[in-house]
Amino acid sequence: MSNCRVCSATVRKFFDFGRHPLSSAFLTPGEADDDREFRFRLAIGVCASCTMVQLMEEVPRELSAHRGYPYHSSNSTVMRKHFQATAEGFLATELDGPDPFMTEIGCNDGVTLQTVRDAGVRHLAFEPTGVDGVRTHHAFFDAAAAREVRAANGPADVIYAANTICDIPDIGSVLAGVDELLADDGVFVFEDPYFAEIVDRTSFDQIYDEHFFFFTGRAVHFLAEHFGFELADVERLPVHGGQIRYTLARAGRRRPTPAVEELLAEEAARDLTGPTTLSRFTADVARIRTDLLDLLRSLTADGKRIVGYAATAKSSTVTNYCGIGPDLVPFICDTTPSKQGMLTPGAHIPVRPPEAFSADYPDYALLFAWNHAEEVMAKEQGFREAGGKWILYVPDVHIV
Ligand code: DWN
Ligand code: ZN
Repeated sequence: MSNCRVCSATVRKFFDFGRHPLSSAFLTPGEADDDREFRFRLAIGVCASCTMVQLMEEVPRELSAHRGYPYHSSNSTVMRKHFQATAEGFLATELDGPDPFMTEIGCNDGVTLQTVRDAGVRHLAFEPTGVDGVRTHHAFFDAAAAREVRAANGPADVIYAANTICDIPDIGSVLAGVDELLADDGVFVFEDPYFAEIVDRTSFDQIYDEHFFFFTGRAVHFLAEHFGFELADVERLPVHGGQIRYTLARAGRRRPTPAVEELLAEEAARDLTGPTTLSRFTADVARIRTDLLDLLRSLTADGKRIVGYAATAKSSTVTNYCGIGPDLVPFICDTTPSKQGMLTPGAHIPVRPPEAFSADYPDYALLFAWNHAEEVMAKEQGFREAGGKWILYVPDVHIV
């Protein structure tokens, strides 16, 4: 049993994936032999009071030394355009006053803030590791860091975070930091995977150590009020398998848009975090495991060659939960140089550069980056022309 990281009530477990490694803890072949790989219980539950969906166990920050594996959103044209459009949207709305200031919590390779910088607007990233071409405060975001930044720069009109807030179990420290730094009329905007999309697509591979919270409109509405803010707007985003961009303002400063009420009503009507929905979801997860294993085994028995495409964080949950190892998927190709030559966490599947894929196309490619399917399939036309087929497991197991 565990207690909610928002309201302290009891969290009820609804699915247990077993003991998993850290999704970004790739190993050298030597490390894989010594059998000391860190594992934790990957299980998910829902708060009996505020309905926040969250992991049952959190990985201590000092143990997740591999966290923040270099992730380059600009590798994907779709994601680069998404973040540029996000910045342009802020420039046209929230950042059109005198001498505006925008900050970002965790900015990966800085695409959003570079666009803001190029428009001549003051900006700052909270990023422990630092990013080229972007003004950076080298610290995790919390009340102390926020206070320091406000003292030096004044209040922020926009505090933005993409794929970051759901990673931080101590969400109270984030809201305390926002309270320190945000201008009276400013907005705190964050976007993360939407739990309803995970349910609807059975995209259980979004569940791994780095994703601690799985937000819903209802839970974020409660979270905002709990910490003295208000949920002012919500926007559905198509990226990364379906996300929501939440806009929080200080209580009483903005009239919530109709989209907020609509989302809350939609979630209530379908009882999004109720027992019927959750048990259907867990049955679907188990069915996908069976279907995927059956397919990979029968293709292998028929002498077909299968290669994994993209050693994503998500692939850790799929391979480890389903028991997919190098016997079924001999290697995974990935564009990230620091993953190449390594073995995937837990499943120990070798990672190779993309050239290993194109040099000798397999019969089937298991697409772990299904969220980038359109872009990947467009750039891998040669594979299709050579007779190759894609295996997808979202929203169910199928071949295209
Ligand atoms: O939430 C998170 C997202 C935004 O990024 C983080 N917690 C960690 C990471 O998750 P992911 O690894 O599942 O993200 P992606 O964007 O689905 O996949 C990125 C990985 O896939 C990289 O290792 C690069 C690789 N990749 C590739 O080899 N060829 C990706 C694409 C699009 C490709 O064409
Ligand atoms: Zn709660």
